[in-house]
Amino acid sequence: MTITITAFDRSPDGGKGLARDTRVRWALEETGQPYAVRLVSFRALKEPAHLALNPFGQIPTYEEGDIALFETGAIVFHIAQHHAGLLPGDAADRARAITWMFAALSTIEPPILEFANAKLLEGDKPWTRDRMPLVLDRVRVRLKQLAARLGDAEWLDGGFSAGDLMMVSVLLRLRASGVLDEFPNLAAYVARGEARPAYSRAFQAQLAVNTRP
Ligand code: GTB
Repeated sequence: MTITITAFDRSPDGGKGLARDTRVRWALEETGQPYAVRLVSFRALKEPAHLALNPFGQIPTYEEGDIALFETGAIVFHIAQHHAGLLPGDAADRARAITWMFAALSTIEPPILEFANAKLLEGDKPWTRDRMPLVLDRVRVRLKQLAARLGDAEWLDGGFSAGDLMMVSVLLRLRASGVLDEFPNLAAYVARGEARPAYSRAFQAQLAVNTRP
């Protein structure tokens, strides 16, 4: 059955891979699943056809036969459950890998998004100068804890898993800020994720879309 995902017709990041279709593409590449992409304009995101797929009018979505999903956590989890390569076979190992997926989305991503939104949406507001250091410190608190857990390990819990895919995807949003470099083991961890051939294929695919004439 053909898998079809949606992505921005033109991502505001111009192809830096920060829009969330990249993490879904990456999961599909890691598991060797071919997929098609339907590109959606910002206007079309809020029209009934897309809202039927995602009530929040966002990308990415995932369609496969009679399944239609939204939310990257649910999509990556679905891919990982149905195809080998992203979750260990042992039940306890698998549960811990899934825990890291949730940790990435529920504990690490929120302060990073708060930081990104403070810059992007409120950067010109008078309160931003005072607020930004506080927002950034909340990011640092989580990065420090994550860095302590990762230590010298290659991945968060044994072999590379959907938990790492999600964590690296979430951390990548910090790259431009430089804050990741305050935690060398996390910067190296993200670099290891980016060095995976499957990530590279996913990145190149979104880049081709966002740099086409
Ligand atoms: N929780 C949802 C999920 O994980 O699937 C969040 C989905 C989401 O935020 N989608 C964004 C979207 O469709 C695109 S990825 N936004 C349009 C809208 O809400 O109207 C977020 C994103 C967008 C742009 C950049 N960038 O340019 O750097 C980075 C990340």
